[in-house]
Parts: sequence; structure tokens; C-alpha cells
Amino acid sequence: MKLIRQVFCGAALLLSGFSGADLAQAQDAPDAPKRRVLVLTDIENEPDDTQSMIRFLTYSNQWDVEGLVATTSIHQQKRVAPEKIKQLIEAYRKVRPNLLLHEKGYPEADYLISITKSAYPDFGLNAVGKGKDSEGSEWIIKVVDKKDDRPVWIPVWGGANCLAQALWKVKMTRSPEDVKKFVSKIRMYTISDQDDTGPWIRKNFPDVFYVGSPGYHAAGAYHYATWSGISGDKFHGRFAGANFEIVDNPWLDEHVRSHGPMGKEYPFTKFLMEGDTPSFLGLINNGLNDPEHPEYGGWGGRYELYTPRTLKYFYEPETRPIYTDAMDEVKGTDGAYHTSNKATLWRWREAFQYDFAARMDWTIKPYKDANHPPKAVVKGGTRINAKVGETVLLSAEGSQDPDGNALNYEWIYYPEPGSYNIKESLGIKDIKAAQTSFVAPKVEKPETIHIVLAVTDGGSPALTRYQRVIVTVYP
Ligand SMILES: [Ca+2]
Ligand SMILES: [Ca+2]
Repeated sequence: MKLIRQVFCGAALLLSGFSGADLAQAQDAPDAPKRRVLVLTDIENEPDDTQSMIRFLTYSNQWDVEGLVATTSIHQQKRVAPEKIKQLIEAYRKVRPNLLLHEKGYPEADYLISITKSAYPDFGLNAVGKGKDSEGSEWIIKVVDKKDDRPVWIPVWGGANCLAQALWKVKMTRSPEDVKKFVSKIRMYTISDQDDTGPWIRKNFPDVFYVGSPGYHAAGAYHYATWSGISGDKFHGRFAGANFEIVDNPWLDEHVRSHGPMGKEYPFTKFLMEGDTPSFLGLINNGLNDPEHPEYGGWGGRYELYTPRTLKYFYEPETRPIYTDAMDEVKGTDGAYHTSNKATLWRWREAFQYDFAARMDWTIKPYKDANHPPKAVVKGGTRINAKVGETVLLSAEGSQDPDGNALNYEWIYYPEPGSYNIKESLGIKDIKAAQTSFVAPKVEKPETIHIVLAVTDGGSPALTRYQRVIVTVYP
């Protein structure tokens, strides 16, 4: 074996262009600060926002949940339904003591009620401008203004007009410098355009960190959207290669609806299971997701920064880059390879569905009768520098499971996010071994290679946690 170099000192980090903050976030240390999250939802327009809110609440210990704002959308133009959010929080109140048997940090139900707010009950830009402030838009301003350097992640499950109003007001009342500061703290993800304010924000606030599959939702943009990879689209055929069974109603009956007070609130799917959930799947702290890098890919899909082409479903030509649809080539359950933006999301479907199923177990079962996720560890760190031809060691030694379950390992070469994105095998010796290696390939200039360690436990349902190794190969 040739010289092995695993470098993770400060100098090497500078060399490879990673800041300390990048590293901390990428490694998702258990004691890393929680992300701040504020949800905008057109809940009650159809059952799927309710489904998404139930999943969201089972993960509420992972984040500092800062707001739950009921909004309008194309599907529900003149009313908002905060009472529905509160109804779901009441179900959560009943199971919170049980959730706390499994993980700490679940917020008090009374706190969640206190941050449930209403947007102005009108459609799109009709609710933006003078006299259109609402408790929702004022709350967004207050949350972003908090003396807290962490960004505010804003998943948008319906129209974006409540956020647009907050931005409008800040722009009308503050100096350009203060507007810039305000905007710099926002990280938004929209489930396509469910009113005309997504395009308005993109045009008027070109600096906003924006992730999504733009296009007019009601005009059928969801045929193309990455987020539809969450559960396929039964009206347009099952997504070839994606596991449909685990997002279909019989599975949800068994693993979700049968589970106590929160399960009882989980409605039957009308169109698509949880079409809004991709907006926060990528914020779950699983070792894979790296929300500041949508181009890395994670449970919520993968998104690259570019100016989207103008489809007929757009309001007007797009003029600025956003993080939007990117393609992955993925081997499906049918054994064939599929290349699409939706595959960037459905490739993780088993993992995120089983994870949710376990959390629904947590709402009703004692610790010993439920499963808990393993901890994935990459020995020696997740940033490696190597020279062409060197053997790079990969070791998951130190990974463990809180239930004492046996662990299965997989080293997934993920070509798309790397600059060295050759699709052929990377030649990892044994992708299922806890310790393995590969030879750094030939490169002409420094190139990055993404390798995801997936550690899956032998519990039921099987749970997976990850670490992402980024190898920089130098000629
Ligand atoms: Ca929605
Ligand atoms: Ca376990």
C-alpha cells in the first residue's frame, strides 16, 4: 500500500477551501447549534399540508421552531387556517411526554401554539403593500431581527406572500444596508410557485437564498418539480424505479395512521403524499443533509445554482440564479438506472420513510420497543486530501447504535456533487465493508469527490444515518 494521507489540520482546510464553519456544519456534530425554522403553510387547502405538519412536529426537537404561519395559495385564496395547526399541536401535546422518552428537546405545546400566526387572507400580491401587514408578516420580521446570527430557514408550503410582505415592509422602512442584512439571514425553499410572490421575491430581492422548482404550481409545474419525487404522482404513473409502496395509503395506515393521537390526525392522501415535506427534509440532521449546500444533495433532493429557463408556466423570464432542479443518475428498485431531478429525492425514500415511521412509534411506544438511529462516524474526519495514485482509507470505525443493533455499512460514490463526476465506479474495494479503500484517480487539476457513508441499523424499521466524505484529489 502506498502512502496514505488523511489530512484534516487547519492548513489543509485552507488549502482545500473549506472554512471551519463549513466543516462543523458538514460533520453535523451532535452538539451543533439547532437550525432556526419558520414554516409558511396553506394548510387546509388539501390534506397534504396536514400530513407534512405531523411529520414536521415529530422532528421539532431537531430545530428551534420559530414560527408556524397559516397562509393562502392558489388553492385557498381568501382564507387562512391557523386553527388547523393548533389542532395538530393539541395532538402533539398528548404524545410529547412519550416522544421525550426517545429524544430530548421537544418543545412545549404551549410554546408552539404561541408561535402559530396568521397571514393576510388574500391571494398573492393582493396581500402585499401598504396596509397589508399581518401578525404573520410582523412575526417573520421579528424572528429574522432577533439578535441571533443563525439564518432562518423558511419552508414555503403554499403561497409566499406573507414573506413577501415582510420583505416589502423592511425595504420601505430601512436603509439599503439594513435591508441587505435582513435578506442575508433568510433561507427559503418554495414548493414551486403557488402564487405570484415567489417570482416577485426573486425579481425584487435577488440576493435571497432561494431553493425550489419554480413554475406555476396550478398550471402543472409539479410534473417537473423535484419535490414531486417525495411520493411520485399517481396521475402520471408511478415513478419508474421509485418505491411507491412505502408512500401509498396502505403503508401509511400501518405505520402512521394506526399510531395514537398524531396518527389519527394524519389524513388519507388525496393527490400526493406530503408534497410540501421536501422543503424541510433537507433540514433534518442526519449527517447527509448540508442545507447551506443544496448542490450536495440530501433527503430533500439536490439543487444547483443557475438561472432557470423560462417555461410557459413562469410569470415572466427569470433573471437571477436560484438553487433549482439538478439531475442524479440513480439505480431504481427495478434494477434500471434513471436520470432525473426527481431521482435526487426518491433515491432516499426508504430512509426518510422508515425514519418517520420510527418517530411515529416514538409517539406511542416505550424506548425498548422502538428503534433509534445509529450514529455514523468516519474515523479521521470527513475532509481528505490525496494525490493521484494514493490509496485513500475509508473507515467507519466508531459508528454505533443506541439500541445495540448490528450495523450495515455502505460507501456510496456520489458523482454528481463532486467536480470529479465521472459516472463509472470509483473502484472502492468493498462498498459494504466497515473499512475499505480506493485509489485516488488521475486528475489534471484539483478535483473533489463525494463519498457518502450510509450506516443502517438492524432494528425495525431499519434506520440510516450518514457522513459525507469529500476527498480532494491533487495532480
Ligand atoms: Ca401546501
Ligand atoms: Ca437502532
